[in-house]
Amino acid sequence: MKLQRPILVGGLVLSFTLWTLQSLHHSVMQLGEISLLSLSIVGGGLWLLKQNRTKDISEQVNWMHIDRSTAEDAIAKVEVVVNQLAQEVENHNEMLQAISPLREQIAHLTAELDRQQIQLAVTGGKSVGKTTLIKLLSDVETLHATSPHFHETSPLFTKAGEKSDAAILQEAIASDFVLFLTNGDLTDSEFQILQQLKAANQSSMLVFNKQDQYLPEERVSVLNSLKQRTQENVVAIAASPLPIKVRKLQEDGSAQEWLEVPAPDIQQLTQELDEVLAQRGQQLVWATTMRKALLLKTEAKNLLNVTRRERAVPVIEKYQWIAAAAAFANPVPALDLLSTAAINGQMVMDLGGIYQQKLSVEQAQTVAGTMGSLMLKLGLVELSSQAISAVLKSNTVTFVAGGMVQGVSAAYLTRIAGLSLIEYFQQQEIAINSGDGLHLDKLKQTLLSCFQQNQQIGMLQKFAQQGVKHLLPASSVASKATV
Ligand SMILES: Nc1nc2c(ncn2[C@@H]2O[C@H](COP(=O)(O)OP(=O)(O)OP(=O)(O)O)[C@@H](O)[C@H]2O)c(=O)[nH]1
Ligand SMILES: [Mg+2]
Repeated sequence: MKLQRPILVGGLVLSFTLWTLQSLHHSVMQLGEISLLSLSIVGGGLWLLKQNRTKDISEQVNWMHIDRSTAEDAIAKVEVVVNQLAQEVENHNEMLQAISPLREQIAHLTAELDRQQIQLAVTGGKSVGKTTLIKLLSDVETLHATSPHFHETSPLFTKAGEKSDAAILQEAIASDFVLFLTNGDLTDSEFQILQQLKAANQSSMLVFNKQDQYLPEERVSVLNSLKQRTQENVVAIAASPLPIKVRKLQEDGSAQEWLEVPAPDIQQLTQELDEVLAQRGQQLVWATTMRKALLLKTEAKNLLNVTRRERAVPVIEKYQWIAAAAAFANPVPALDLLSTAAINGQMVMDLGGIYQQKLSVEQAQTVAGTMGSLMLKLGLVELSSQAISAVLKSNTVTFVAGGMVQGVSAAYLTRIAGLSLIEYFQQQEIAINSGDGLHLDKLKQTLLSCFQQNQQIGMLQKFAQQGVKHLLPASSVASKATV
């Protein structure tokens, strides 16, 4: 049969790209585990990066202007997931125990919507002036109108500290607003934390403290550099300036010198903070509630996915051996037939059922057909059967009659298709009426990454052995293995 080369090449390139990405995370020692398939592929490409990813709802939210109903909607969505979880884990004691804490947290979130006091986190590296600033701000009269609560986090970047930076970041994200203190140009670690706050949709203000330690012209250049680097407004302060020497010439010509402690300079900060609290205070509280709701939803969805996966894997295994037996008994030489044999519409239905994706029989058939042709077009069918025949040849089962490669390949492809579907369904929003419309691009992406994850030689070998055992009566494997 004729393979469509350009598309096959595309698949190979992607496969290689995925491998490159993955191997970056592997130590050199583990390279041996990376599939020979990937290693044999030459190429590269960046089109993986070009794929537009379907956006999560968190990205569609305008975080600068959140209203109460947006936050309420987010809480309602958590409730949908938790209710679904409660329904599905009825007979699962361990999981059932997770339900009531989740419900308590939902109730807590609802109460949070009306919270009046604004929580401000003051964070930054060691000794940047957090305590000093909080003390000063607590005495500022204008801020009393909104009576915010200031919370000093543990210092960041203190490797030996009792709290990790990640934990401190979580603390900051749990607050409504963050004052991030620095004493000069940003270090890379400081920059990264600021980026992470932004990525978490946490409102913050960068505060340049101890500006008294710089000469006036240096102050300006540090401030400009901070503004440029962050593309945000930056406020310069001196929470506790060092004493300065004052010199006064006496009438008799002698000079008198003494040290004078300048007053703290935080006026610009208090002004801007006043504005933030007065104008955006309520929104900040809603945004915090929203962030917490999204986190809670993820937690609940993960639990739901764990329980569903427990039910889904045996289903895949069942169809995998059905496909293996069929292809073994009736081996077809053509790859396209192999790909059609591998993905059963009924498996799609069954898996869809577990993930509450309402699919009609026709839809399930279409999905199965689409996946089969995708696997073929992407070259996965060819790659798999080549790899499996190589694995089988290098094992004790070289002599096995024709049909074995097809049988094991069909099982393998079924497994990949099933795992991809699970992955794909998991990423779907948990909603009442999901399952209308399949995102082909996303499915394709999932298929490729699942294939990538499951093609390591060690895994493939184990799988092939399992397949052989399934397809041949135990006695014949045992006796021939000793030849
Ligand atoms: N020169 C100068 N020193 C300051 C300024 N603000 C604070 N300091 C000094 O910096 C030191 C650390 O201040 P803290 O407020 O304890 O800093 P911190 O961030 O709370 O420190 P840790 O909690 O230990 O991380 C103290 O000696 C302060 O007096 C400032 O504007 N200028
Ligand atoms: Mg402190």
